[in-house]
Amino acid sequence: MKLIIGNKNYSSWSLRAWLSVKQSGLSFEELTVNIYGDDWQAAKRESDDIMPSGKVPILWDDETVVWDSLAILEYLGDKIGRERFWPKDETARGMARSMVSEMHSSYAALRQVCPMNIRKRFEGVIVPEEVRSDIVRILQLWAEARARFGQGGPYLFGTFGAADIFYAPVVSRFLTYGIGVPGFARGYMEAVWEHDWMQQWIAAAEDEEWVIEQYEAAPAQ
Ligand SMILES: N[C@@H](CCC(=O)N[C@@H](CS)C(=O)NCC(=O)O)C(=O)O
Repeated sequence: MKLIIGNKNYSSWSLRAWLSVKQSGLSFEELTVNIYGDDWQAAKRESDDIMPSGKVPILWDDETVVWDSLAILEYLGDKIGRERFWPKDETARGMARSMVSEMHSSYAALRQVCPMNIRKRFEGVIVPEEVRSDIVRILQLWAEARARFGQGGPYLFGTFGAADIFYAPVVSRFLTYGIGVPGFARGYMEAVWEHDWMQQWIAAAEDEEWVIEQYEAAPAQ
């Protein structure tokens, strides 16, 4: 399998797909492309055969192409068995699926105002009200998942799975923008951040030389 991803420092969708492939346990090669670099539009046109959606991430499995991070996770779940990604318990699984879908389809304000930037730390950021609402909603969901289903480990549903994969970029955003969170959330964020695969991704992000200026500015107050 081959996974095409964007800059590790900035591409949150790529992080989700990459963690999904890691979680599948299948071997894969990866190709990192410098999205939003000066030659990005030309690079996209030239790579039309391997990047048919014009966006990353994209997973190639022989002749099969899967684009979109959620489709990649689901494809891998179909291939190796959903237990690697989703809780066994039906009620927990219903909540995990809802949380992943909500992450995939919502939180536009948080995404727009606080883009992922793994290397960066801002101080004294005051986020607008609509971002605050997204943060409150996410913290409520994390609290509920941890309280109801988190007994088996430090992650949202105990062991590392789809929900942690999808919220991993949020963990990074909260750290980058210095978002104050309650103690239980700090513990959860630390568990995600210290996960071996996250540490591999972070190290690679730190080594990258690409800088996307539009994601380096502090959010407007
Ligand atoms: N919903 C898609 C979003 C993919 C996406 O927007 N990728 C961004 C990078 S994080 C991209 O490729 N942007 C480049 C462009 O639009 O030209 C997914 O989950 O994979």
